[in-house]
Amino acid sequence: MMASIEEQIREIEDEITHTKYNKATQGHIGKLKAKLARLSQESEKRLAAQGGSGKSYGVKKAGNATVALVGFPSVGKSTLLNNLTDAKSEIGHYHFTTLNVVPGVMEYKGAKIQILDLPGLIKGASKGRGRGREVLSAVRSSDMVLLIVDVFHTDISVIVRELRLAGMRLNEKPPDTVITKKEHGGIIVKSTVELTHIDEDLIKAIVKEYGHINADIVIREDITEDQLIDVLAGNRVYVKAMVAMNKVDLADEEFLQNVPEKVHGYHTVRVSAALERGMDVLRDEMYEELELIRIFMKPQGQEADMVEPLVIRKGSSVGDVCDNIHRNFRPNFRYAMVWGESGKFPGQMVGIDHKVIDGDILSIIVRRG
Ligand SMILES: Nc1nc2c(ncn2[C@@H]2O[C@H](COP(=O)(O)OP(=O)(O)OP(=O)(O)O)[C@@H](O)[C@H]2O)c(=O)[nH]1
Ligand SMILES: [Mg+2]
Repeated sequence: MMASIEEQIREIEDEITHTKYNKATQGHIGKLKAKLARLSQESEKRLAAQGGSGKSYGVKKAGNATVALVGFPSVGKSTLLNNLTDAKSEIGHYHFTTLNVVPGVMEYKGAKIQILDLPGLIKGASKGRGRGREVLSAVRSSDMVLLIVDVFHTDISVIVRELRLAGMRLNEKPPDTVITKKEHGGIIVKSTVELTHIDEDLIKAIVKEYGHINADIVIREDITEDQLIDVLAGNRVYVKAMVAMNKVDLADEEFLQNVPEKVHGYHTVRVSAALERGMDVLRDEMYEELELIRIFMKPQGQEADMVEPLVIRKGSSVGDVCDNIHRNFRPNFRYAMVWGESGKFPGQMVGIDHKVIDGDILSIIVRRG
């Protein structure tokens, strides 16, 4: 009898952990990983079809960016939310005080940043433990994960693993690799850089594992097999991450000196949510990390509004600004004029694809009617 998907997954996981990784086994492990990723996706789909994972908290996105507070139970997520925002989330000295998503808004430098307080995450969350799936799906749709740790328990490898299993890639960029399906011609691999982690045979094997027989693979950076699998899986989300190390009031100087500067390699800010210490630094670094920029709009023939900027993601174009103002702006766009760092000279005329920079003043001219 065929083993169930879950059994197959377990067997492959076992084999991967028990195979020594070296040049000789690399290809085999690569194929196993691809198979594992594909089976997990299959298993997810079935669960979703049974209605097992379709549930979500259904929080409405608001503001210019969304930050999810993620951590083990009782680390102080709710206490922190209440300090950073206008929200009032219940605080308790027992685990799982918070059972729902509690949203709050932090206003900073003209930006409205939505912060989501969530139930604590535990091992097995991605498999559904402790309402884990619902929590993770709320985290997936955020722009940044603020990992909260207790100063005495800074090991978050379990949580990082759960986020990874749920398809989140923290502080990673989407791999610069494009896969295009074709009608015939087999699998053709083209890379513009030297590949040091995977060779052509392995790439082809992994791509085949995903059921492609004819496809062009264009690779423009030195990717790993995991990154190739991410591209094939297609449902990964790339989210920013940083750490707030909480309850530092409970530790003495000597202890604090020996605490690692960075937790799990992430930029870390030390705070005491209960005593409201470190809140200004945290707010500032969250804002910086989110890479938001301010654009001052200048209606044609009038003064620019220097009081209420439009807040948008770094790297945005004039077109993105249009989309933020009104849905009719893009279709009726004629041209824009820019004063500021992104322009070659004050009042330069620019098109819809022009990239804006923090502090730019922008006039957008649209067709009437
Ligand atoms: N000493 C100290 N205690 C804190 C601090 N922050 C939170 N606490 C306490 O830690 C306990 C848990 O705080 P919560 O904010 O409810 O923690 P949580 O992470 O939201 O917990 P769950 O919702 O159960 O996951 C409460 O008793 C808080 O008063 C802090 O900075 N210092
Ligand atoms: Mg809570």
